[in-house]
Amino acid sequence: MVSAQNIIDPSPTGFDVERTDVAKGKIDTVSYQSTTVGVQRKAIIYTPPGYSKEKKYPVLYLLHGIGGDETEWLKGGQPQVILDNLYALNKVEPMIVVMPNGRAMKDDRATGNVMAPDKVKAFATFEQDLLNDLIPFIEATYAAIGDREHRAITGLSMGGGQSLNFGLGNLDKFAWVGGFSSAPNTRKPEELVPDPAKAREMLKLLWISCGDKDGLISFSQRTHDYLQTKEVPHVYFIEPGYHDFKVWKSGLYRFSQLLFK
Ligand code: FER
Repeated sequence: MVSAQNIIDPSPTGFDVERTDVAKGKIDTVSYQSTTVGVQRKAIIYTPPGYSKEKKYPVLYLLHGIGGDETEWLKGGQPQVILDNLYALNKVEPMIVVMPNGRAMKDDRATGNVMAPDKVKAFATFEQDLLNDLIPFIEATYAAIGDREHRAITGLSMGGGQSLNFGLGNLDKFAWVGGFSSAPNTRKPEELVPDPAKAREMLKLLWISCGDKDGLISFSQRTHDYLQTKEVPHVYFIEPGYHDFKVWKSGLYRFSQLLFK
């Protein structure tokens, strides 16, 4: 239970800089049939260095923001660099990272007015696509462990709100839940966690982080305040910063090291 925060060291210099002397994971783009949307949809998958079908891996679902798509994390955050570096230091459990397109509609590109109501609604519809289409596809296609204790979800901004909504709304599916700079799509705390005792019992990790100068910080703050009142263990991590990849990369760096341990 984190009720007050000490000053925390910044992420170490170079954590997000590609190294030539470390083993590299692999990045694939896959297509899966979405019964929810009625089309083939894309996702980007990062498998860890040494990935082998002989083994079985936990899975992290990593979601993008309102202006992005399945490529946003790769382009802006290079999670493969952060994780390759952590693997080299033996600081992270081998896992499959799935970067889907969280805008579950036929035209799911981040073009035009990304705030248009139909596009915003598609971020909520993604819950069905994720649970009924993408997760079954991943677990049939990759060497994934298919239970709640080996499934994590987090994301940035709109994807942070999705992760908190879908993760906390489906505790039978996810034991590890995070949100980085979560957006106004985040459900109100009492809807997000209507049964604090159940959340307390089922969650392995609940992570909420944000930059201290982010205009959306109230959505993280109110969630933290509620969780604290209801005594639901969680990490509330505020660092100097705005609404950008500096904060989100740091979030991934820290969150990933806590997973599946
Ligand atoms: C809003 C402000 C910001 C909103 C969404 C966002 C749906 C999302 C921001 C992001 O994903 O970066 O009012 O409403």
